[in-house]
Amino acid sequence: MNTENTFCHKIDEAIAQFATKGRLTEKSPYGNGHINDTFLLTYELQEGGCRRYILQRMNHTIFKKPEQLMENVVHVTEYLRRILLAQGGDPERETLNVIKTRDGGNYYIDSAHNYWRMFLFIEQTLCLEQVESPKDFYDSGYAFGNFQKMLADYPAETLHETIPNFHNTPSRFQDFRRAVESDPLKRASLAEEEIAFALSREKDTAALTSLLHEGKLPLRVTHNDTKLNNILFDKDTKKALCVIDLDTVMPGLSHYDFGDSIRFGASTGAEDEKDLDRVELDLGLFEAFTRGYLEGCAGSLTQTEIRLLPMGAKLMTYECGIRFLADFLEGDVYFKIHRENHNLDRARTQFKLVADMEKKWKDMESIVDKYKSM
Ligand code: ADP
Ligand code: GN1
Ligand code: MG
Repeated sequence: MNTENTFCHKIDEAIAQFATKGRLTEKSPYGNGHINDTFLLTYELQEGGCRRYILQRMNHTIFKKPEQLMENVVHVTEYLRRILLAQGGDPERETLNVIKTRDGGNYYIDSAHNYWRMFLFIEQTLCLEQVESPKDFYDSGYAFGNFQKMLADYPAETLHETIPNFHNTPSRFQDFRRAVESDPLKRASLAEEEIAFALSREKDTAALTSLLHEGKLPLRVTHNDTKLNNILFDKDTKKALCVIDLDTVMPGLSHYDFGDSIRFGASTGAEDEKDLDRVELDLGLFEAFTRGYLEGCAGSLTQTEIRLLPMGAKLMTYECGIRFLADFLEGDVYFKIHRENHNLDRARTQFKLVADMEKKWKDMESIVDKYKSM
C-alpha cells in the first residue's frame, strides 16, 4: 500500500467508523477494478474464526454524488434481498450487503474528504479476469439476465443517474471529438489510425438512443458495467453467484448490459492485450452468453430489443474504445493505468473487436435469432 497517498493515511480513521465485529488483523489492496480503491480487511472474532470485509474508497471525482450512489446501492440491494429470500436464496452471498457505519450511515467521509463504504466479503468465490470456458460465460450471461429480470418491476425513475449520459454513445462521441480537437498533451499523432477509425463511425452512434427516444425500446433498470470481473463465481459449484459493482445501476437499455459483457468476455484477448492478432470476437462465446442472458431474462425482453442485441455489442465496444482513447489523449485522468500507453492499448483492442464484429455481423444476428424465443 502506498502510504504516501493521503487516503492511505486516512484508511484507519475510516475503518474505525464501520460496524464490524472482532479485531482487525490484516488489510491489503484487493481486486483489479479501474475505478475505486478496494481493500480486503480481515477481523479475528472473539468466538474464534474470522470475518472479512471489502472496504472501498469511492472515486468521487468520477461519481460526483456518492451519497446518491449509495442510496441507489442500498435500495437495490435491499430489494434484491427481499426477492432472494422469497425465492429461498441466500442474500448474504447472492447480493452485496452494505455494512453501516457505527452511527447508521451508508458511507463515511474522512477528514481529507475521501468517501468510504464497506461490504461483507463474499467468501469462497472466484472473480475471473478472462473467460475460462464457454460454461462460465453462459453462467455470467444467465446471472446478468436474471439480475435484469429480478429488477424488472423496480421503479426505474426512483434511481439517481450516478454518471449522467453514461452509455449515451452520441454524447460520448462528442466528448471524444473534443479530446481529439484539443489534444492537450499532443498525443493525437500517436493514435492517428485509431482516431480515424473512431471518427468514421459517427453515424452508428445513435442507433440505439434514437429508438429509445422514439419509444421503440423500453427504459429498464440496468447494471451498465457488466464486465466478467463484476460477477463472483462460487468456488465449489463454479456457478455465477453474485453480481457486484453496483455503482452504475441506473435506468438504461438492456443492450448496455448485454453489449458490455460481450466486449469484455467474448474477446479472445485481454482488454489491454498488445498483440492485436490475439484479439477477435469468439462466436462460440458470443453464443454461450446470448443463450445464458436470454434464458436469465426469461421472456422479459421485447422482440425489438432482442433483434438489436448485436448492435448493443458493437456500440458498447466502440463506446468503450472512444472512452479509453479520449482518456489517453487527455492524460489518463479517468481509467487507472499500469504502464505507458495503457489506455491506447485498451482502445486498440476495442477497435479491433469492433472491426471483427462488423465482419461477423450476419453470424451474430443468426445466433441471436436462434435464441430469440427463450
Ligand atoms: P471497481 O469499481 O473499481 O471495479 P469493484 O466493486 O468491482 O470495484 O471491486 C473490485 C474487485 O473487488 C472486484 O472485481 C472483486 O474481485 C472484489 N470484490 C468487490 N466486492 C466484493 C465482495 N463483496 N466480496 C468479494 N469480492 C469483492
Ligand atoms: C470501468 O469499475 P470497472 O473497472 O468495473 C468503467 C466501465 C468500463 C470499464 C472498462 C464507472 O469499470 O464503464 O467499461 O472500466 N466504470 C466506470 O474496463 O466508468
Ligand atoms: Mg469492478
